[in-house]
Amino acid sequence: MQMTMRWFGQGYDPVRLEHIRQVPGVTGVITTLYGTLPGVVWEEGAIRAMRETVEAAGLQLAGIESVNIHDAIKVGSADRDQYIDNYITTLERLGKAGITLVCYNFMPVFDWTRTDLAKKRGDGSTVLAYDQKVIDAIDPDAMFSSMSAQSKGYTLAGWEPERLGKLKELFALYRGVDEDRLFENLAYFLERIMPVCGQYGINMAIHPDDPGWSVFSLPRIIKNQEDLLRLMRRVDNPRNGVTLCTGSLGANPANDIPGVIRALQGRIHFVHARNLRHTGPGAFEESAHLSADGSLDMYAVMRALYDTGFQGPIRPDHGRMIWDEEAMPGYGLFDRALGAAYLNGLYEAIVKENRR
Ligand code: DNO
Repeated sequence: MQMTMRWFGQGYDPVRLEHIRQVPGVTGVITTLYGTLPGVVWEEGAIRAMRETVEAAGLQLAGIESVNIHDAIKVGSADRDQYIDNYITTLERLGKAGITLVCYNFMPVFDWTRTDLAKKRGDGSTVLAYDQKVIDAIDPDAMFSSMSAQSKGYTLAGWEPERLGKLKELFALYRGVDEDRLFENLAYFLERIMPVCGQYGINMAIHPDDPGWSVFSLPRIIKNQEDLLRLMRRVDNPRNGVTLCTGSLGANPANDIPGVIRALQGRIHFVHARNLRHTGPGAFEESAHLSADGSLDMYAVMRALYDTGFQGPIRPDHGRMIWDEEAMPGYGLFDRALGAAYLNGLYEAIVKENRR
């Protein structure tokens, strides 16, 4: 597997590529054209420049997170084919630039959701946290404003301010879109893009819903092993794969992550590795990557990846904010670097034990 880190791009991410390069074992970054809105075709020049910037720092561009999906595709409106054509053109251009991994999600209206972006822990670090009770007590506008207010001036992935003004419109768009409809729209999209993925060897890696249950009564279709396998079977092409996100799936204690990894053998194209601590029903706070600091067994996760022959990019996901770092919530360099070192250590031990 290849250890990577997420980087949001020049002008967006206060973390520098030169510093990412100094994290032992990290050879690539996962990035995106951060300012691009869903539905827009990516410019060839911008793709080239993004790649050159990463390579000039001595790193490989290991994949894109995300090429976001326009709501017309998710709700299946009359103009969806035009947006799918745009997506295909973007994929073609990425393929021509030698980029073969694309992470995306199919969550309606909201991408990942948290109720606290800087919850203080006993050791003085801060973490992202979620409590369903808080969500149940507010409306979506308040949720959006609260995320923006806590973002320290950064634009959070999936929470572009352009969307705030359109929330009511967006909710109206999804009226009548139930889980089956959403699933069929996802399958339709994937079937249309599979030929271009085949042509350029692009692996599509769907990110699970985060958290993996319905938020504001919106449909959610990628919550657990059953959902993931249903999608793999429905569009049974090896290019149709998964971003195994331990934290998103792990928010629900019923999800057995090593079991999910084994069930999805061969279809996991990308891994987000992080830990979290369950703090009550529908509530969790993120933690350090160390197994003992959270509720997930990160050794068992790495072991399942090893056993199933996972070869793709993995990245330490959200870290705590530590050592007075100022960075995008969840994406400071320091704790993610500790996470990468820890995951690399677990992996080295597993590889060597198994060579004996
Ligand atoms: C948040 C991320 C998500 C993820 C997208 C993938 O930190 O995990 O924004 O990148 O859902 O499309």
